[in-house]
Amino acid sequence: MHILILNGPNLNLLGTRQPEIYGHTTLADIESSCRALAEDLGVELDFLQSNHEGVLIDAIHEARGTCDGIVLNAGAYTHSSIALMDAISSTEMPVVELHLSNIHARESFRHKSWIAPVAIGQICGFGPAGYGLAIRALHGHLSG
Ligand code: CA2
Repeated sequence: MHILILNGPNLNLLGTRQPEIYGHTTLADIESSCRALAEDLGVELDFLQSNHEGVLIDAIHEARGTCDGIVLNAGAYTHSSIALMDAISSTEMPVVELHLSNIHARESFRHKSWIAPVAIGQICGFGPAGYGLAIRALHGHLSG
């Protein structure tokens, strides 16, 4: 089983700014714990971050044929990108939508997700631990 963890804009800043919202854990810390869990589960992992919508779309296209599913934290593109939604639909691959924060408890513009209608499910509000939850959810979905 091969899973892509895809991270969108500004998530490279994790652990370096706004710790009151996003905590002190860096994206590199998250990648290490995802890799440890993937090894335990016998899952192959690709881990990617980009600040560019087109790069994220290309990564989703390329995952078709190489990966079995995607964990996607699309960052703020979640709330704006019909292009990302279309890319996910086109791959016909299971996608778990992930957010560190509880987007439903934040500003109203974060309540709308263009990813949710094309995702198998959404995990939000559990901070960095959400990555592990999302990997387990996708692994369970793909194993079932
Ligand atoms: O909670 C999440 O994971 C989000 O996807 C994070 C996005 C936000 O726009 C979404 O509404 C929810 C923002 C990521 C920005 O991350 C930063 C980290 C440190 C400092 C500044 C931004």
